[in-house]
Amino acid sequence: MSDAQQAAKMVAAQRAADLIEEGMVVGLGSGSTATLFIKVLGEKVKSGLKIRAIASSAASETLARELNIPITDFDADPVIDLTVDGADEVAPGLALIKGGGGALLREKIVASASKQFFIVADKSKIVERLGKFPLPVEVIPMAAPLVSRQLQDLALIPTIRHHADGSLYITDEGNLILDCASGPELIADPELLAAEIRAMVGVVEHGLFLGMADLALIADTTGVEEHRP
Ligand code: ABF
Repeated sequence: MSDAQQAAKMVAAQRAADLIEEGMVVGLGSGSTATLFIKVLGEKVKSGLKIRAIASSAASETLARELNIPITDFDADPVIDLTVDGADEVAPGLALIKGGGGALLREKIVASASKQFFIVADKSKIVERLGKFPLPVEVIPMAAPLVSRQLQDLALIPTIRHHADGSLYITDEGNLILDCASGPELIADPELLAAEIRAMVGVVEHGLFLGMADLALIADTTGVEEHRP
C-alpha cells in the first residue's frame, strides 16, 4: 500500500470517528481502514468518550479490547447505532463487494443490525461496476466442492482461499472462503447474482452488500467525499 493510500484511509477513518457520539453502540468493521477507525476511536475513549462496541471479527475485537473500548453483544444491545467498515469495491448506489479480509459473515450480521452503516475507503475502491475484485463466498467446508460446481455453472471461477504460507484459510466461524473471479459483465445484475448464490445449500454468506450502506466516506490525501446511495 502506498503512503498516499494509507494517508487517505486515515483521513476517512478520522472523519468517521468524528461522527461517533456519546452513548452510541458502535459496530466495528474489519480490515485496514476499519482498523485505523478503531484506533482513532480508542483515542476518543481514552479522552472520555463513553460508547459500547460490537466487533465484526476476532481481530477487531482483540484490538478494541487492547484499546479499552468497552465491548458489548447482541443480548445486551440488539441494535447498533452506527457501524463503520471498509469495502473492497464501492459502486454507484453504494453496492459493495466486501470480504477480502475474510470477515464477511460477521460484517454482514453487524451491518444488518445497524441503524446506520457507513463505509470508509480510499478512492481506489470506487468502481463503475462491481466485479474486478473476486467475490468472496463463505461456505460450510463439506459443501465446498458442491458449491464450487454451482458457482462455475454461473460462469464464476471459484478458488478456495489459502494463506500466503499455503495453509487453508478458515473463517472466524470455521468455514471456507471461495474467492470467485468474475468480471463486471458477470455482475451486471448484482441482486440476481446475490439471490442465485444465496440459494445454494451450503453457502453461509456472500460478499455482495446491496442496499445496506447509508454513506461512504471516500478519501484521498486532499479530503473526503461523501457518497450516498
Ligand atoms: C473489510 O476490510 C472487508 O470487507 C474488506 O475486505 C476490507 C477492506 O479493505 P481495507 O483493508 O482496504 O480497508 O471491511
